[in-house]
Amino acid sequence: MTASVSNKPGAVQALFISDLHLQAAHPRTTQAFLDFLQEQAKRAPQLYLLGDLFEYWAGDDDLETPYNRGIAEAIRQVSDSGVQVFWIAGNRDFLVGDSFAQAAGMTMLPDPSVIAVGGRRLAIAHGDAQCTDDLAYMEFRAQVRQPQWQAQFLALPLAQRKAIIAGVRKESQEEQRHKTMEIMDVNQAAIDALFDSTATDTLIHGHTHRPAHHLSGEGETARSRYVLPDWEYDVKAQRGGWIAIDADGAIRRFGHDGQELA
Ligand SMILES: [Mn+2]
Repeated sequence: MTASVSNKPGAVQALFISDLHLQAAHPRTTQAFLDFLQEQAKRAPQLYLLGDLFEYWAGDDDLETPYNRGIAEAIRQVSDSGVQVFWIAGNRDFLVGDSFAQAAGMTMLPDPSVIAVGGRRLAIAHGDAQCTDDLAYMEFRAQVRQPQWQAQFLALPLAQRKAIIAGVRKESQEEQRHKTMEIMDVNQAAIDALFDSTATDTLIHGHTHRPAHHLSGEGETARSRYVLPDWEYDVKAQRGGWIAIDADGAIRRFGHDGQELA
């Protein structure tokens, strides 16, 4: 009897997390992520990191910072144990490159991607590209996603890049105070376009920090959009959690305490 656990109906096939915003200044959130890797991720055949794992990423040469190296090595331990680890960049860590991917033992995927898990075909994305009502952000995104812009930026000294990022983050926090909740959520037409272009009826994304399961349509036209939570364990009202897809295709949501959500 050597049947693999992952082939049993109901056994976890893949785990999805996003928006951990890992940073040395948030030790409890960091520890929650390390615990998740040990206690949950190592038991699943696949782990999908759907963006904004880091609060920011200034370039792969920042792997020399012990904190960053420690995170890469913790992910590496999971992939070395036989778990396939996949990565979709977020708006804060889109500068993660091949060196980090190699150090962490993970495979980088384009945004969006279509994957097959538990007999399902579904789309995965970070979610920022669907926030099309935020015109200023979409303009910024188009600029910083250009290979030429990235090459020029990465040619700057690391300390200078960090200073620029700190400035952009401060500016963005200031702007967000004046943006409505609607503007900072995904746009329904952009979500529909994503479903259409990928020919999928299920989507998992993060970015908006509004964990939910949105169902639309009925029968053959039914569409399911799952939104991942952000992680924050360094405050009183802790947030976090993940989504699991079982080998039989069941999609389940879990909260910051590891309890399954109804
Ligand atoms: Mn994001």
